[in-house]
Formats: sequence, structure tokens, C-alpha cells
Amino acid sequence: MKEKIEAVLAEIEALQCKTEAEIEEARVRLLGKKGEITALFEEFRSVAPELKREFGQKLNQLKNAAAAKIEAIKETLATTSTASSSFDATMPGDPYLLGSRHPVSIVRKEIVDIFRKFGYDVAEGPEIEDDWHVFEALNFPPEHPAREMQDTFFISAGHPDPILLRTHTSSVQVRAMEKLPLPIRIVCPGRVFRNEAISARAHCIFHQVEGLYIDENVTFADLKQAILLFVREMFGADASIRMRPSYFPFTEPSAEVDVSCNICHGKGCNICKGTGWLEIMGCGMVDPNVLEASGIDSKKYSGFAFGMGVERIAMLKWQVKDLRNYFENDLRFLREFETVI
Ligand code: 2U9
Repeated sequence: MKEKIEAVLAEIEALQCKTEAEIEEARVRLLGKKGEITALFEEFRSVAPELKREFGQKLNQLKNAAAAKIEAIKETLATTSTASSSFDATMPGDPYLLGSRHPVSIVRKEIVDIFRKFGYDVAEGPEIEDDWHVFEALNFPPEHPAREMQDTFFISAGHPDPILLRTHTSSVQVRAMEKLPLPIRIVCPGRVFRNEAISARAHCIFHQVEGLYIDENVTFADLKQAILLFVREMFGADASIRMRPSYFPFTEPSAEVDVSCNICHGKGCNICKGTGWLEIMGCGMVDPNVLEASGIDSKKYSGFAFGMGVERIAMLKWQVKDLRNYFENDLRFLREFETVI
């Protein structure tokens, strides 16, 4: 019996289990009803009375050693398996860092959506253009300063048909007039390029939304009403407009449009420089020369056009004083628009 007890003791000492199932199997093998230690207790009954005390003690030690070893293995397994599967499906997930729309994109979309609601289609065109679509078809006289190198980026200057970066999206409207059936009612959002020194108030790249409506009997009254409706959608139902006479080669008559200052409501503040008005866009009736240049009969058709700088509208909306913020992609600036998606 002594040898058997020593053999089981050695087995307990060498015992290793990797899974819960292996632990249970070892427990049943050693301590179960038909287990090795239980069998030794059966055998203990027939041990000579003078040896019972010695073997009784040894058997109890063996049983305790087996139970303690099994308990220790269970504990080790529990801690290591907790570490390896620390995944808790009930914990809140890691937040996704969503990007946000750029403020210029937010305002451009707002402007375009308003005109789409009024029934305008959206038209886009190339940023790299030719002289005809940017200047000639838009009634720019040959000596106009915009045609000079210091105002326009030329890709091939001095060429008989120079290639240049568009200085306004009006070239998209020219392309539309050349190919679309009348009536035309479009808005043209896009990036434009002007050879300007970069400062808080000017940049060599900016964004415009221009619009064009050509049909029979389109009048200045239609233009005024379209702009008033747009301004009320964009700046609030209590906004009003005023128009000041202006000049553009492509429109006649032409006007600059001011909106009532939505900060001081006409009282005068430092945003509107005490005037109560903010300049937001230019507009006018399409010059008959421009209609004719694209093959539209100016006796039968008339039209209005308007144009605005998206960064300027965004500056007014959020009172951003320095235009350069819109181009530098500084995350501290862009994150201020995260909730505006
Ligand atoms: C065609 C005919 C006429 C588009 C127009 C303006 C007035 C205008 C400026 C506002 C600020 C440009 O971004 S800005 O510098 N635009 O004042 N644009 S009328 O007139 C057109 C366009 C296309 C065929």
C-alpha cells in the first residue's frame, strides 16, 4: 500500500492540466467514486490494525494534496484565461473618429440645395480652360486687365489659343449655353483661380457658385425676386436685400447685392462696419453679346446671372476673419465644424 500511496503522490505532483475538462478528468481519476484515492481508502479497510494509524494519516494527506493541487491548477487556469480573453462584449465600443465636412463644402451645399429647390440644375465644367470660354464669349474686351498675366494663371501664355486656369465658373455657363436646349436654369459650383497675393482677405484659389437663367421674357424683376428668395432661405426670413449699380463685362445692367447684417440687424456693428449691410454677390441681366456669342437669339431670349464667393458667405456665416483658415486644413479649425455635418 505504501508504494501505491507514493505512486499516486508522484502522479499528483506531476499533474498538469490545460483546460477545465482536463482538470475535471484528473479530479474524477483521483477523487471520484471509482478514483485511485477512493480505491486506496477501500483497501485501507483491510489494513492490519497496528498500521491503520500510519496509513490513515498518509491517505488523508494524499487526499488533501490531490484536492489542493486540483484547486491550484483551477486558479492558475482562471487567471491566465481571463487575461487572454479580456474581451467584454458588454463594454461600450471604441468611438469612431468621423471626419467632418469642410466649412466651404457645407456652405456650397447649402447654396446649391436652395437653388435646386427652386428648380435649378447643377452644372460643372473644367478648371483648365481656353480663352474663349473664360473671356472671349463673356464679352471681355481685349484690353481687360483680367486677361493679363498678373491677374490670371496661364498654362500656355503667348500661345495663339492660350490654356489657362478659369478665373470664374462663368465658363461653365458658356459651355451650357453652347450645348443645352433652352430654357436654361443652372447653378455652377466650382473652384476658381486668380493670380493674387495671399492675405487674410484674398487667396489665389477660392470657390464660387454662379447661376444662370435664360428663357423668353426673363426680366430684372425675376432676378431681384430670385435673389431675395435665396437670401431669405440662406440668412433667415427677416433678411432684406439692396442692390447697388455695378459693372461686369458679361451683364448689363449689373448690380452688387447686399444683405441686411444678421449680426446687428441694421444697427451697425464691426462686421458690417457700421453700415448695417453686407456685400454677398454680384448679378445682372446677361449681356446680349454674351447670348449671341453662344448662338442664342438675344431678340427672343433674355436671361439673368449671378455669382458669389463661397468663402465670403462662409466668413459671414461664422464670422471667420481670416480667409487663410479655409485653406490650411488646421484640424483645430476644421474640428469646430464637426457637429455641423
Ligand atoms: C454668363 C453670363 C453672365 C455671372 C456673374 C457676378 C455677377 C459676380 C462675383 C461675386 C464675387 C465673382 O466670386 S466673386 O469674385 N461675381 O459679381 N457673376 S454676374 O454672370 C454670368 C455668368 C455667365 C454666361
